[in-house]
Amino acid sequence: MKLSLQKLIAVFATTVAIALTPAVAFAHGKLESAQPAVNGVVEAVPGTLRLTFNEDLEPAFSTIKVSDANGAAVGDAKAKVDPSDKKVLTLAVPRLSAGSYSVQWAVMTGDSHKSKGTYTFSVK
Ligand SMILES: [Cu+2]
Repeated sequence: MKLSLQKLIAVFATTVAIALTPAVAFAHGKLESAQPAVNGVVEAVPGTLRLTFNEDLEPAFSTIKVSDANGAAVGDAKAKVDPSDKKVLTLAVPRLSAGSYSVQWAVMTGDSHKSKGTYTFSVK
C-alpha cells in the first residue's frame, strides 16, 4: 500500500493530537475494580484487599493505606503485587469491625507513570 505524503502528514498530525489529549495522557494506572468494591458494603473482609488496575504495576512504588472512620491506620502490612497478575495489588488486613474505611492507593505502572486515588467501603 502506498501512502501519499499528504496522508502521512495527516496521520502524523492526528497521532500527535491524540498524544497531547489530556484524557489519554492521564489514562495510566487506573483502578478498574476492587474487593471490597469501591463504595461497597460487605459483611466481612476475607483478610485481603485486592485492587485491580489497567496496567502492570511496579511493586517498589505501589502502596495501599487503609484507615478507619477516625483516620487511624489499619494494620501494618505492605501492599504486594500479585505474582500471577501484575495488574493486581493486594494488602493483608486484620479483621475489620463494622464501620467505614478509607483506602488510599498510589501506584507506578510499568511505563513509570504514577497515579493515586482514594475510595471508601463499609463493613456491616
Ligand atoms: Cu502510562
